Parts: sequence; structure tokens; C-alpha cells
Amino acid sequence: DPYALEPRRHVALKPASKTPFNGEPPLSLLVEHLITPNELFFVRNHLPVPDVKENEYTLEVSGLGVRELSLSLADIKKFPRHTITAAVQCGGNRRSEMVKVRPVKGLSWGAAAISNATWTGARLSDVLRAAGLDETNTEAKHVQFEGLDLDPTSHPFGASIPLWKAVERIGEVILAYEMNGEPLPRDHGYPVRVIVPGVVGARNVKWLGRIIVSDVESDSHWQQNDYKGFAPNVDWDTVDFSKSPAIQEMPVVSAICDPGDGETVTLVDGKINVKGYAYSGGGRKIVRVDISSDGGASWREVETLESDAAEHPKAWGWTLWKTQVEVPKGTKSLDLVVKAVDSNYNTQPENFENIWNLRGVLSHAYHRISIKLK
Ligand code: MTE
Ligand code: MO
Repeated sequence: DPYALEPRRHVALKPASKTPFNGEPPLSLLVEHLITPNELFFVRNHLPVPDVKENEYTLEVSGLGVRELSLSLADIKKFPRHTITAAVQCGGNRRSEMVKVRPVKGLSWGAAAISNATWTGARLSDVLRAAGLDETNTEAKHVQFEGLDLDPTSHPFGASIPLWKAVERIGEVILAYEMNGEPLPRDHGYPVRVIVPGVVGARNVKWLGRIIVSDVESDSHWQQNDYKGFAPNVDWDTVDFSKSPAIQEMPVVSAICDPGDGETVTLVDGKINVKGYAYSGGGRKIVRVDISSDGGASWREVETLESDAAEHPKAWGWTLWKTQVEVPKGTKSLDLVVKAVDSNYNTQPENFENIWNLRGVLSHAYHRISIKLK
């Protein structure tokens, strides 16, 4: 059984699938912490969790314009330590809402396939420079990553990012060995994963075994035939995965996390408390969150936003928001809607009909919930 050595998981992680394990925490718990505790951080595994022993671990670096390097965990720890706060969000976060338009293929994620942590490790740019990266080599365009987790045909999980993101110090890509000040938990890539801040979860390769500088993107299934967006008319008979670029930076998103959809809420002094998160990819900061309590007919700005101090274009973490909504006497139910605005003044699309795609990715329309009042 390839799943015999899986780690234990917190009971609060609701499985979207068990083998491989995929789980998200309850939304109300998720937004209690600006920095998600390790045991509540959502888990997205495509394959069995590899059982990596620290003393056997090596990271191989090779490819165009670099010398081959073979690094132990101790070698990686010799590079200057760098810490960033970054959210990781799955490309399929909030898929279960898009599905209501028309079925899609993919795990039925709620809105909690996103979490936020501080990550410490070596800068990928430092490691590539130690490998003698020749920045005048114009052939080199991508950095590929391979995990130590293998599919049944012995192919590893893989992904790639553009070389510019890897070499520019502003990109802050790190080979992380600590998550919130502790060694990485096995589910999150022990002993080393790459954190590509501002970029879709799928490129943040866990159990990192190999880094390859290349003229081409990773040939892995997840880079080539998955995690890509398409127009709403494209179906499984007409789709051509080679026609769409692989998702890298994610668009702006937000969600109402507390109360939950369908809940009955008790009024306090004629008001209810509402909490949620907002996030944008590419280091764009959340500058505003708008809320509606009449299904989107009227809007106002949420007063309280909480985030780490990082600014655009290095705002890699998420923003938590909270507000109180006044409820007119005698109201029995409310339709709450939220949308966020990022530092490029991007905002979310109004509905899922216009952004529907067959894989259910980039599912970032206004978040709507209905609640009952007591
Ligand atoms: N890395 C490896 N080696 N194997 C995987 O299955 N899943 C990816 C990414 N890195 C994956 C991986 C996907 S799709 C996501 S969304 C993130 O890891 C999830 O990271 P987390 O489990 O730490 O939340
Ligand atoms: Mo993902």
C-alpha cells in the first residue's frame, strides 16, 4: 500500500479525498489566525507522501548555464536565511461554487484551499548563483522543480516557473525548510519545498528533489495538461491544453468565512459580525474589501483589514477582514456578498457563468452567502 506511511492529520481537516490526502479546515477556524497554524494549513497532495530521511536527503541542481550541485539539508541551511510571509492557494480553490454553473473535473474544494504561513529557507537566487548561473545565457528561460513523490509509473510531481521569477531578488522564491518556525511538516514538503510567493500552489513543489534550469517548461502533467484556464465554451471534446499558458500568478479573490453559508445567526444589538479573507497573486496587496448585505444592490467598504507589513509588489500574504453588518428590524434572512480590490485595482468578476472553465480553476467570482437571522 503506497499510502501506508501517510502522516497523521488534524481532525479538523475535512478530506476532499483520502488517498491521496486532500483536506481543508473549516472556514470559521481558518480566519481565526492571520498565520495559519501548521496543523490547520490545507493539504493538497497528488500522490503518496514520500518518507524522506534527513540524512539521505539531497537536492540536485543542474541544467542550462549552471554547474551541477548536490546539496544536503545542512548545505542548504548554510545559505543566508530568508523569511517571508506567503499564502499558498490551490488553483482549484472555491471550485465547488463554479460547479453549480456546470460540472467540472476536479476535487470539490470549498473556499479553504488557501492558507498563510511564514516560510524560512535559502533564496533560490542565491543557490542558482552558487551554481554559477550564467545570466547572459539567453537559452535559459524556466526553472523546473521535481518532487520526491512518485506516480505509479515512477514519474515525480513536477512544475516550473519563469527564470526571471527565480533570479530576481524581488521575486523572493525560497527553498523553505521551516514553516512558522518549525521544520516543515511531512504533508507540507519535509524537509525542503520551494515557496514561489504570489504564484499558484501547484508550482510550490514539496519534497523538492531536483531543480533544473531549462529552455522549456516542465513536461509534467500538472504543468502541461492541468492548472490552465479556458473559455466557457471549451469542453473536453475541443480542449487543447497546448493553447493556454500554465497558471502562475493568481487573480484577486475573497471569501466570507464566518458566518457560513446557510447558517442561522443570532443578532447582537441589531448587528452581526462578518469575517473573511482576501488575497491577490503576484505580490499585489489587498487595498479594499467591499461588502453588500442586499445581494449586491448596494455596497460599502469593510473597515478592518489585517495583513503583514509587506507592500506591493511583495505582498505575498493574505489579508483578513472583519466588519459588522447592521440588520434592519424584522429581517429574517440576508444575502451577503464580498469582493476585494488589489493594488493594481483589479477586482473580482461578478459571477461564475462568465468565467466557467472545464477544470474549475481560477474560481474567483464574488463570494455570496445566504444566512438566516434569529
Ligand atoms: N508538490 C509535490 N511534490 N506534490 C504535490 O502533489 N501539490 C501542489 C503543491 N506542491 C504538490 C506539490 C499543489 S497543487 C498545491 S495547491 C500545493 O502544493 C499545496 O501545498 P500544501 O499541501 O502545503 O497546502
Ligand atoms: Mo493545487
